[in-house]
Amino acid sequence: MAKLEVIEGDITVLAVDAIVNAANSGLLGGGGVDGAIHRAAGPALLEECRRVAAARQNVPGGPCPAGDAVITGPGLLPCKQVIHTVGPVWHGGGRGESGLLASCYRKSLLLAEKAALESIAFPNISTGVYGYPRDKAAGTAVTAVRETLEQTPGIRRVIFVCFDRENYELYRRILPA
Ligand code: AR6
Repeated sequence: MAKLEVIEGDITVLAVDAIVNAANSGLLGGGGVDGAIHRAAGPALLEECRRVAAARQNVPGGPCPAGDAVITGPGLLPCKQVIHTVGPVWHGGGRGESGLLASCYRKSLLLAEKAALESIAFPNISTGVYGYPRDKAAGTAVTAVRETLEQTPGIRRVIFVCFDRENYELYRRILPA
């Protein structure tokens, strides 16, 4: 079984096999962690995202609908690949948000497994601009990861990267050191 870790910090500096981006369905960058990843990765990442988005123009709700994920190279980042997933916008919880958020974590891990990646770092998807309550998101994220790891034997290390103290403390409560 893979090791689940929690750290507080900036996901862009991690030299893991994959970092996950909390993108939007257009896949062409934005604010928050998406902006930080594109700034650090440089134009090669945006160029690749453009190609991926163009190839997915016909995907309903796309290029990458909420709950889905795609994989690219890292540009100038120290990781080996970037997995871009799109979290749900929080509308109060009655619009399938938890299933979509769980799907982000599940599909990201499945993509990593398929690409033979062993370590993967996640930001706290949807808990910024998209307004998902942090405590609910943390519980859904950890449950979805634990469930999916049963189908991804190649993944040895999952890191939850918390950018703010509140998320860090929430994850620490769920996953004590
Ligand atoms: N490293 C790790 N986590 C970070 C970093 C960083 N460098 N910067 C921010 N976070 P958000 P969302 C945390 O808003 O809610 C974008 O514009 C942040 O503290 O980045 O899924 C996209 O293009 C928060 O806990 O993503 C979409 O349009 C978490 O990352 C939209 O925002 C997610 O916050 C997606 O919204």
